[in-house]
Amino acid sequence: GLALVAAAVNAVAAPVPAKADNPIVQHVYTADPAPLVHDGRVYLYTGHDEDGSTYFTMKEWRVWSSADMVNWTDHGSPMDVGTFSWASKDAWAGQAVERGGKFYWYVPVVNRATGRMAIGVGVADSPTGPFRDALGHPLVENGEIDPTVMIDDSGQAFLYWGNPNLWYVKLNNDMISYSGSATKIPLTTSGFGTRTGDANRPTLYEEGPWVYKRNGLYYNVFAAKCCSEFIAYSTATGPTGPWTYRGTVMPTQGGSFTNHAGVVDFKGGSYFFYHNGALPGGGGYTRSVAVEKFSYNADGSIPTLSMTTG
Ligand code: FUB
Repeated sequence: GLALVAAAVNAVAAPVPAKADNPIVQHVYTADPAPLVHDGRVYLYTGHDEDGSTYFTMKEWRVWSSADMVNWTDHGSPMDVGTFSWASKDAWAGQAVERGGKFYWYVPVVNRATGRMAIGVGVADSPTGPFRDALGHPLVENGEIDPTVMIDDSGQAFLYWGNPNLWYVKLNNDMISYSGSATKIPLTTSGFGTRTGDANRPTLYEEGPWVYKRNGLYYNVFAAKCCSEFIAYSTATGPTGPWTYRGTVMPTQGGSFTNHAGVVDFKGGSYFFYHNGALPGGGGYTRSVAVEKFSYNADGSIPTLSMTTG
């Protein structure tokens, strides 16, 4: 198992054992990659599947960074469930963004008082933390998970999240409050593809949205059709739609029944982050994050990608 590389597990700013290949992190199990490009580096925010996890046992988040997508630095765990005094468990899939020199990390955790999933927000002065609870209470709570954040060219920031629905709110400039109320994005089959066999879920959308804007087009790359998830995507001409389903990015493969996408451009390349069960002892609750370099097609569509190892 993972005892084979014991070094650097909790170290801060330590090199990850040199590895140019996938999985990116090979000494602990990681999941739900969320990359952030800042100041010439890519910071990778992940969850941490505990050894022996049998159901998403996740107590903390982790940060890694790289200047070249080959050599990765371990920044330890600058945020965990305990950062949020109101949270009880489940450090699940989040995303961090920079605004005004501060770093905001949106994450789902269980609210101890309600027993439901809520979205908390950590804030830090550096991409590697330490992060503190920005609010002392959830930013928003409706029992749903997997926040993704996007700051539009206009400066308006949007937070999207949800399983089984897809929600958004308009964040205020402070990034820790919002205007209006949480709004559902209509899950239409034209927008999110057609799922058969589940009357409650007519579209492929499952969870894990990753929303960004590139060359004037808005993308939502998401986990499709539990429970052998694949990654699919939709595009729109505006930040709240209407969305058009564009097909598969990464087919089901890799030994984890979930997958979770994060997409960035970095130093002239485009990179697709995901997770699988490729490490020794790996599986649906002992996952590992990985990355594929790719090129958008001329029309802005994303090619179909395969997982690589080794
Ligand atoms: O890692 C826990 C959950 O599994 C995430 O929130 C989902 O996106 C799925 O990856």
